[in-house]
Amino acid sequence: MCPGSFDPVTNGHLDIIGRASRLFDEVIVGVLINQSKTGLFSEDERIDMLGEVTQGYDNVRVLTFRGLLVDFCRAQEAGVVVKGLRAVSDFDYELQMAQMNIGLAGVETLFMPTNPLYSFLSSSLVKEVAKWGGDVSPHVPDLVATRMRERLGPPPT
Ligand code: COD
Repeated sequence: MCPGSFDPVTNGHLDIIGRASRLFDEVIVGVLINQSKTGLFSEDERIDMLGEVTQGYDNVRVLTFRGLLVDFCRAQEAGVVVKGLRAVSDFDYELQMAQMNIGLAGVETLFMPTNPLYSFLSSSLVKEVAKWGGDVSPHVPDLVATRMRERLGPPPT
């Protein structure tokens, strides 16, 4: 299980998904639907982009979930959550979640060190840069860069 918000998917996410697809027979990309948080892209748009950019992986499926990740893992019979670790700052919270998830349902978490090319990348940073007209094309798949330009329009003056 590779869970996240994916608003939008970045090259950092894709790197983790691709590496997980080489380690496991089947990979589910779980898109959290958070009704109290409006994203830049709707759930359908995020799923559509993730579907397109993971097309090359035969063993990857994209699904949405609400509520607890462990309940979704149980429903999908997924025993391992795969998370990318970018920096020490990710570690504290990820460790808490991993320990909570194993306690709640015996779901293991596997941490993968980020590819150094993407260690500074996050969806929020990419959105911030794109909002002010910066070039995000090295950091997201081409399709995502195009959809972000369409969605955000010209930078505010
Ligand atoms: N390099 C490597 N990995 C990366 C990078 C990068 N540049 N960017 C992101 N990642 C990986 C990380 O593993 C990250 O966790 C994951 O991709 C998803 O990133 P985001 O930003 O799209 O998603 P988040 O951080 O908003 O997602 C958090 C979850 C949805 C996984 C989490 O909140 C959750 O499990 N929620 C469900 C509710 C729940 O069960 N809560 C209790 C937890 S104990």
